[in-house]
Amino acid sequence: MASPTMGLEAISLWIGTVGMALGTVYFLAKGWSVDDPREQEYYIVTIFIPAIAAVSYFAMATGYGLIEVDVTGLGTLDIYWARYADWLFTTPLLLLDLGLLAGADRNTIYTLIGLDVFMIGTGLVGALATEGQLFRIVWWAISTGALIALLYFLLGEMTEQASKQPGDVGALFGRLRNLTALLWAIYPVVWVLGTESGLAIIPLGVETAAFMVLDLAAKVGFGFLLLRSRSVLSAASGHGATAVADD
Ligand SMILES: *C/C=C(C)/C=C/C=C(C)/C=C/C1=C(C)CCCC1(C)C
Repeated sequence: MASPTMGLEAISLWIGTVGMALGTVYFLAKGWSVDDPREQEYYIVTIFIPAIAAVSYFAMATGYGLIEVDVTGLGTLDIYWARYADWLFTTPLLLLDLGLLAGADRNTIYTLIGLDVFMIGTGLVGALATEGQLFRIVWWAISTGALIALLYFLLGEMTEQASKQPGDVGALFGRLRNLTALLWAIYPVVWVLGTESGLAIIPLGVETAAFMVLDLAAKVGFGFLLLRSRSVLSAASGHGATAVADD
């Protein structure tokens, strides 16, 4: 059975495990005394994000989350499938947080989450594809297309809906949206320059470290910025509420 190579690869996975676990405990402790139901909603969504990532990192660090894939023309690649299992659940939760903050309607939230699941799913197919490098890069391109569409709706429709929220809520949404758009755009770059595409311009150890830093910033960093703004969270009207009130 495959296991992470000692060195940067293993160290990154253990830092990821501990960092996500600490993030989970911190958000849990902070949320324990919150009794405003609106604010609780953000805690419920946000606590599961590092919690899911912590078990995924643990699975990768211990070798369970890693498989070897034989690719025509490229030989055997080490693939961390557990990343995709993590991202499949955590990225929709991150978008749900943004949607709640924006007071976005359900259709906008569903559109973004649909594109997101499509993006992670096709990324996973690309990571597991055995038919050769070209096919893997085609799946990457399909997934990246979904990311571009997602960012279009995040920066367009959802941002427009957020602009109707009270001032502080809109400002917090803007900060978290910018952080998300910036960090998420780096993932496909690391993937295509890394080992999954077969280009391996970035070796697996550096790639693992890069994903770990991105994951910690996009999950724990994101949650930290979101949850420290108590007054903002209780003022945010939540999904659909604005639309319902306007009807
Ligand atoms: C906490 C984890 C986060 C925020 C993960 C985000 C992941 C992405 C935005 C991944 C995107 C990818 C593509 C756009 C192309 C194919 C490969 C992926 C899955 C790395």
